[in-house]
Amino acid sequence: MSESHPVISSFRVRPVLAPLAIPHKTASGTLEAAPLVLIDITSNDDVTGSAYIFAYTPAALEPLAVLTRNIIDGLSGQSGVPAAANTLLDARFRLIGNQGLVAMAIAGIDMALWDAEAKRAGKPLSLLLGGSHDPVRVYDSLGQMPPDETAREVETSLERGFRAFKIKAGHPDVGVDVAVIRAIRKVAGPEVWVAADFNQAFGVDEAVRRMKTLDDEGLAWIEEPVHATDHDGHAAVRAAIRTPVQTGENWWGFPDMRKSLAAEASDLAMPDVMKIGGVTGWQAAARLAQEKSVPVASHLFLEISAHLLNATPTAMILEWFDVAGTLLSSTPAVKDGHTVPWSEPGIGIVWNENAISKLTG
Ligand code: SMN
Ligand code: MG
Repeated sequence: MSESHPVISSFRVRPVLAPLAIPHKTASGTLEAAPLVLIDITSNDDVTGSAYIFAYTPAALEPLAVLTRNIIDGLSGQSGVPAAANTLLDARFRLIGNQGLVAMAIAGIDMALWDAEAKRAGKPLSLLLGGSHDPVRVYDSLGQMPPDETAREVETSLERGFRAFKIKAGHPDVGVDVAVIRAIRKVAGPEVWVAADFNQAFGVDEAVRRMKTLDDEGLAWIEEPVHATDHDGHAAVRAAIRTPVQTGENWWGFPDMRKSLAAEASDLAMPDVMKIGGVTGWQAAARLAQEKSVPVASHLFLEISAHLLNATPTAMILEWFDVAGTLLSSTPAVKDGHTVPWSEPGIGIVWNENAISKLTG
């Protein structure tokens, strides 16, 4: 086989429960640690591509790892070119459907294969995708905390280089959400970029009622005010308020994005690289966003998202929610509210084996 036709020859899949600096509270549950599946896929040219996927709950961690292993095992001896692998997997999993754990595993494989492609090309992923390699605007994604605690977090965050913030709103009393937003402005300045995430916690009426209270707070967006699959509900909230509505982290692939935008459910888009279908799925999402002039933010997966936003014509901002940093040999730096993707070939997923072995035993 020539260099341009790598064939998958071996792989390694490891489930890890990565510690978080602080538990991340949302209106729909608290994330205590990050359940991650670490993927390495090697081809017969000795190039290894690496990526991780996020299982959301420890209950899904082992099943996701087993499924990922089984799927990659079935690719052994097959082409390691992302488009070829995707075509094969699309056919193989047509009957079960490309959603849920299957979609997550396939997206992780796609990301790892793209990492290998970028390494082969000797380029950072952003350049391989035809994008630039510029600093990307970033916001720090904060958990749900009382106003004083949020203010302290923001102070530390400002020192670390962040200039924009997202809170997990949906305190039982909406007045506390207002107080949190004002506490951030007090510490970071009255014009500071602030967004609020409701994490699907409310029905349309309750979401609108809460948003009437928050509508004058100058939020950059209100995220998932109602259930993620309720496109009409999102459209109803959107029609009733002035603050932009943001959804997308729960779009399963490009078809969900198309339906959501067709229903006018969202002013903005925040595809999650895993749920949208890896790099390949993201590229389709970025094209649709460009066609519809919809600004694009990322969700989790900060390392690869810094590349992807550089290759997204309507890129807006990157979510900084560091779930994997403790397992990597380096994390992108943050300076003056921006981050720059990894400059060497690939995505920049280089495992800190020492840290991982402490977790896997
Ligand atoms: C979120 C998603 C997944 C885990 C924790 C928090 C949240 C976000 O919706 O947008 O960061
Ligand atoms: Mg969210």
